[in-house]
Amino acid sequence: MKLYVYDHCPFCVRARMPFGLKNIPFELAFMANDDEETPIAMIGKKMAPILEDDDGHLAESLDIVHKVDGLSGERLFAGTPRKEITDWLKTWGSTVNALVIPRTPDPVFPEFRTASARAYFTEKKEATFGAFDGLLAETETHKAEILKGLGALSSFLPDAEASTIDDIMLFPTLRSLSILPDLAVPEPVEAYRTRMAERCGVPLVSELRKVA
Ligand SMILES: N[C@@H](CCC(=O)N[C@@H](CS)C(=O)NCC(=O)O)C(=O)O
Repeated sequence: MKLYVYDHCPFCVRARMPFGLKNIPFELAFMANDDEETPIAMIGKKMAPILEDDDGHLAESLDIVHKVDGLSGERLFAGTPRKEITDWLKTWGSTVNALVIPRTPDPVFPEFRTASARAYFTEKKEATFGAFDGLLAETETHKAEILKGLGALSSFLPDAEASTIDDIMLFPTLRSLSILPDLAVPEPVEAYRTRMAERCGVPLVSELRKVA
């Protein structure tokens, strides 16, 4: 089984998680962000994650989670996430994006090793989110906001030793926020994301920087 991803992509992190949490062997392939040909050849559009197996190609992160979950042991990720988790993600999503998106085209991620891949991402995302310079200039405001959100999250975090659909929904966003090296993440949230990163085999961005 081969999973095609972008390392920065939270939907791709979702799809990687069940492999790690259930100890299922797989091959991880990082596509360049400006490589349109590879995903289009597999699923007819430029989108990741993509699972390639004997059945063909499967897109959509939650469909991949569902399929991989069915491969080994009892199902862990069926059911619906807790409302506190989905509400939290809805409430804080735009603040997370304002902080994460303008920092994302970084060569620490394999998909952004070339200047053309970084330019591709920047052009596409600036059309949606606005100029990165402007977003970066607002950093302190967005940081103060997200710290309120992370403070609130501390009181209803999932158990980092369990494996549920709550983790599949929440961890990718907390991992994305690890692109900010100096965000004073509350201790319970830091402990949760550090442990979940170990258990699912998706290193935090801070860890990627140590080996880059
Ligand atoms: N609903 C899809 C969303 C996947 C998605 O939006 N992937 C983004 C990367 S984060 C993508 O491939 N966008 C096209 C691009 O990067 O050019 C899923 O859950 O898998």
